Amino acid sequence: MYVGKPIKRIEDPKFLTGGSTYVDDIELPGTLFVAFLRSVKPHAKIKIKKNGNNVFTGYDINPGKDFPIPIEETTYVGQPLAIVVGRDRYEAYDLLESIEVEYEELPYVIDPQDALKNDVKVYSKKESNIYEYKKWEGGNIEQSLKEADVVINGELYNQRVIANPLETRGILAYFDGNRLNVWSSTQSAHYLRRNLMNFLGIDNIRVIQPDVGGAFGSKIIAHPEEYAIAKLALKMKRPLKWIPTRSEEMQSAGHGRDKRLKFKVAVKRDGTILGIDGTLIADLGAPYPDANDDEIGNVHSTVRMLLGPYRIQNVRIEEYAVNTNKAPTQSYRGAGRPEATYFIERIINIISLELGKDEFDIREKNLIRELPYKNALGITYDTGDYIGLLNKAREYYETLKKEASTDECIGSSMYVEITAFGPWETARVLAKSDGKIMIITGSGPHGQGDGTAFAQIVADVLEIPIENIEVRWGDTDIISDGIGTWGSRTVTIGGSAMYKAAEELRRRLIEVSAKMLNADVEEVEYKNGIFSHKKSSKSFTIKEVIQNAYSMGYSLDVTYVYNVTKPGYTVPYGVHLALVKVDKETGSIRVRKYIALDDVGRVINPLLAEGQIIGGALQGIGQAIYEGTIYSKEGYLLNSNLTDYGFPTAVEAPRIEWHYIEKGLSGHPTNSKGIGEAGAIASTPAVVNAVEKCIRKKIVNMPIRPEEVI
Ligand code: MCN
Ligand code: MO
Repeated sequence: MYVGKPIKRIEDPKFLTGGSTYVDDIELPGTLFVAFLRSVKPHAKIKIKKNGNNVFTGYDINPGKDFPIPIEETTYVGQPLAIVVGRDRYEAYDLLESIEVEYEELPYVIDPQDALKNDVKVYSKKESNIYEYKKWEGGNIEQSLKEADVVINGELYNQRVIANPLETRGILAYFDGNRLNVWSSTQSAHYLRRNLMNFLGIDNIRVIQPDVGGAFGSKIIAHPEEYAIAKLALKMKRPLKWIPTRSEEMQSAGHGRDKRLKFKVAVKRDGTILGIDGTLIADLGAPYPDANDDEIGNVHSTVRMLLGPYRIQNVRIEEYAVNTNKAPTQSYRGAGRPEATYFIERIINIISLELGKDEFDIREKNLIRELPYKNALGITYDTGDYIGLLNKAREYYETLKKEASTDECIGSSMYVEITAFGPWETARVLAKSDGKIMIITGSGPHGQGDGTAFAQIVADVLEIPIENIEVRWGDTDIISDGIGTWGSRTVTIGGSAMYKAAEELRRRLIEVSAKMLNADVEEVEYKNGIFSHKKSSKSFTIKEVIQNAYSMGYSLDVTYVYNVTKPGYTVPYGVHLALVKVDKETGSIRVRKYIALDDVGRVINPLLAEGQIIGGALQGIGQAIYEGTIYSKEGYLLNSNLTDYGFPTAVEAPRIEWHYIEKGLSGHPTNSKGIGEAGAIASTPAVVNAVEKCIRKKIVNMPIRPEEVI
């Protein structure tokens, strides 16, 4: 059995030996390089003068519309306005200087709280800056506020951060006279293909996702540059390549979070939470349909998961999702759930400090005891042992306490989240004539190691050595359709598709072997790659069966669509602990040790899952004490490079310890739930809670700055 074992990633040898291929490594003869002229004004009417025929604008890409490339009005600094094509990247960037843009400046609004007033319009063609207003209610909030012994008011800001994968976005597009071929650093080849088909109005498109150097949610949507280049490639019939600089990337892509909660929480003296009343303001940034649609889903996740793992019956959240003249926000690791967990777990800490009670006692008092449980905003929590996990975490907490010196505090957080979204995913499992099995997923892993997990799953079903499995993905030509890799869905939904496809292949192999053995199917015994007749001593190897199948009229090429019926998600949970050292003289904050305890159902590969927790926790630690965009009043992003944008490196990384239990199995064939985002969800509040305990002062903003600590 491979499932459950810490198998090393089969993806890695090529990465470790320089054998990987990213978009920028792909060279097609005659390739031209594309660069984008970007807006330097947060809001203005624009007129672009083109000198030369290598310059293109929104009029060439989307005549009559402002999306994806604006024709008349720019709405954020960094927005792509014009496109130049050069023989190489140097010429392309030089050519940018030949373009003249006339800006007629318009009033702009940077703070979403100002944008709500609608005094200044973010985009003149939109009636209101408010993209969505929604009132979410459950139970009776007024009653709970009346019954409370204490009502605590507060404000929490989950700031805007940037996903910043090591590899920026990038695209190479070539129309060969018949078909548009696109190589993109994307999270899903099929999803990008669908978007390009809609935009261009043509069907003959192949999208290839080569190796991708991380994405963290920022490469789900199709970005304006991708639409523009695809369109130009059709026109120019030459291969076009675009790779942004780090600063361009940071100005225009991968912004996430940016949500503020103003709350009132009704509590009893004993720590029982009666209700939460709040206003949520989410900054969507500038209007861009792909990003805004993506982010509004995340806003809903924030609201619906805001009650955490607690039996809070009464809730009212007024949600304002509002446009501003900043870069659009979009999914970033956790996508709405980090904000939810941040808000509720910060509230738990605030209650515990206010009432002088241990936060574990507050949690225990309010914890959901019976599963399944439907929360007051309609999310069903499926399986697990919340109290068992909480008690186990308490033991780690007590041990950490003994380890902590006087300038150190321990913060904790408990999360529930939603993962493994449907509605479906594909898998193709096929036997090749050399006896090996090729498996293809319709999703698009880009660093997680799902390929290894898929191979483990299929190797177990087919009872063959993992070495005999080849894993492929990321090409719309090799599997008919697919969804993609996000929402911590891949190993569970994609893996269940693999499981089912492999089962079907196994069934077919038995059928073929039965014919070869002159036996009924029931008379065949299959074990570890050998098909034998139960009654005679005759047997065949899997390779022999594969090599005979086609001539016998059998296809050993199975595509399976795994459809997820209600509710279409799974609910993992856990408790994370951060031991944080706070120096009140210098203001420095340092996470010294971090312990995570999770239940994500069956763990397919503990090494991969642990890697996800480590990476995610480090990103969440980054949000707590290092990261955050800084916009000037004039709408410029002041820290759009890795020197000025605080970023945890290996130096800042604490020791991260991971533990897991497997009580909350999902109903999927893999029995798993997702873990790809849990670290980023749980870590931020754990760290901030620790600092808050140390400095005994309510923290509203992140990253926590030294001046706050001194
Ligand atoms: N895993 C496991 N057992 C489980 C759950 C997961 O062994 N019960 C393993 C899987 O085999 C896989 C990894 O953990 O190797 C993550 O699986 P899963 O939870 O299904 O999440 P996805 O593969 O769908 O990954 C998406 C998730 C998201 S949404 C973001 S954002 C993110 C993340 O993964 N972006 C990443 N992790 C990332 N890691 C890297 N290196 N790069 C990114 O861009
Ligand atoms: Mo994601």
